[in-house]
Amino acid sequence: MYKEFYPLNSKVRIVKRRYKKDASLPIDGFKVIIDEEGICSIAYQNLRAKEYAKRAVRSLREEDGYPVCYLKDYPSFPLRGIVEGFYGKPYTHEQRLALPKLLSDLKMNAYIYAPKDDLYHRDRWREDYPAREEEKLQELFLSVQKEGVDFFFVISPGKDFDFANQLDYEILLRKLEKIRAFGVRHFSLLMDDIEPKLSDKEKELFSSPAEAQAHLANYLLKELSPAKPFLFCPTDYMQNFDTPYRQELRKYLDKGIEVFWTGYNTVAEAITEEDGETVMKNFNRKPVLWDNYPVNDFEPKRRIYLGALSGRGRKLNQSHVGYIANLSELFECSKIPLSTMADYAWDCEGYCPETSLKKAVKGYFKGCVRAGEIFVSLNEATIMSAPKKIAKLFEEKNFKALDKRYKKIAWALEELQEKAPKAFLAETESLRAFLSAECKLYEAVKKGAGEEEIASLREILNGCKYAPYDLSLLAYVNSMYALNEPFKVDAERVIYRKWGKKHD
Ligand code: LTM
Repeated sequence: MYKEFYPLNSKVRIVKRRYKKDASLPIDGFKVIIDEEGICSIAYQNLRAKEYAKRAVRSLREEDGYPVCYLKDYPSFPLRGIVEGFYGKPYTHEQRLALPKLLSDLKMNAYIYAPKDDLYHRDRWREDYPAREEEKLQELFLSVQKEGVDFFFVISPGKDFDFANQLDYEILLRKLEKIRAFGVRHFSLLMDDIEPKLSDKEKELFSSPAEAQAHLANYLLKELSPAKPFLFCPTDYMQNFDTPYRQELRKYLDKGIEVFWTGYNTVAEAITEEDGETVMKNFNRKPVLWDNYPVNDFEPKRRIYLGALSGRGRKLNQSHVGYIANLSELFECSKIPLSTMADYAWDCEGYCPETSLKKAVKGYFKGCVRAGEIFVSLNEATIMSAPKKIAKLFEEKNFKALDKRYKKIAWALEELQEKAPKAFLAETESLRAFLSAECKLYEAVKKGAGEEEIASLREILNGCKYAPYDLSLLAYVNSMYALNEPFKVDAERVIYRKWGKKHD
């Protein structure tokens, strides 16, 4: 639980607390000593760490007092947080304002503001935010700052930035300076998801898009003087091998700039230590992992990922300086996997997906934990096709096990309807409708219902925006009935890609 914790077998009441700043501790790290006299000495690296230390002490309290102990804790990754970086409906102001406290509770220290569909972040990057939007940004920044979290303002000018036109540099700088004026000190420049081409004029100045982009990033580093880390997302962000782009980038990009990458693919089932080492060499610096989980803006779009983070090397902190979760547009649903990602970011070596998920579900589904567990288990982390477990039950016609499964699902749905947080119910309405129709479909199939009844349930299922990860029932029905139209969602589901395949 803690990097070091040595309790003695005696309890005391705390009579005095002493605080001391200790810059020699790791970033966001702290040390607590509770002695036999009840003096609690807390050393902390920064104010954030002081808060973490206080919380740690509170959590040690038991009925008969505090343990006499030595405790030291610090994060695996110095930079830990979220990026609001998905395609889709950006979060509402209210949702955003709820994030800082959540991040602080999870011991995360960065809110990276980069909604792809915020027009002024990307498509209309040259334009200032309208007054009301700017006010909201300012309010958000202040609330993030209040929680001891760093707010990163991000700009994505890559679609049409003219690297040969000095005016574009000045427009960009002026826009960022306006944001700086209300206190923001952390910035980031993204060049993801663009067609990196140079015009003839740009070619006169730069040998490659990577050189031009590096020039812009270096310019901002110099002129804007952002706080560290200044983050840059390259266009080649998802390879686990060297590319001509990366060769150029490492030649030209200032060493004071940190670089994002996302794994061997945009959405990576596994990110290995070896990948981390390779990419560190490619960029000639330790990168920041932009983890595309639990984001769900990519095909197949029908999934909501609720499971624990998995498939991340235990020692990625040795090759990375930061770990950032790209949330999904489903704000409430993101909270569950995010909690596991925060655990990983704090302690990647000690991270246990099962324990972490259990804790997350218990914390979120107060009063309906078992139902929450069942629901989450139907919406695991994998982006690939579901394991064959349920399909096998159908193959073997194991209706005893299948009865149990669908009864359990139906029970969980009812329980959630009654007790789960309203915002969660709103976000999962379509997914729950799908599961509920599946339960009915199962009963219908079992009693040998006619094609008409099956077809009407198929209409309901086809109309649902979201679906769980296992669709074996649909495949089974397709094989049993001569329906003139198969289930849409089943036909859409393809294996996303072969595990471990190098992206090329
Ligand atoms: O991953 C990066 C760096 N950029 C985009 C994200 O904005 C998007 O949310 C994810 C997932 O689709 N893919 C991207 O390429």
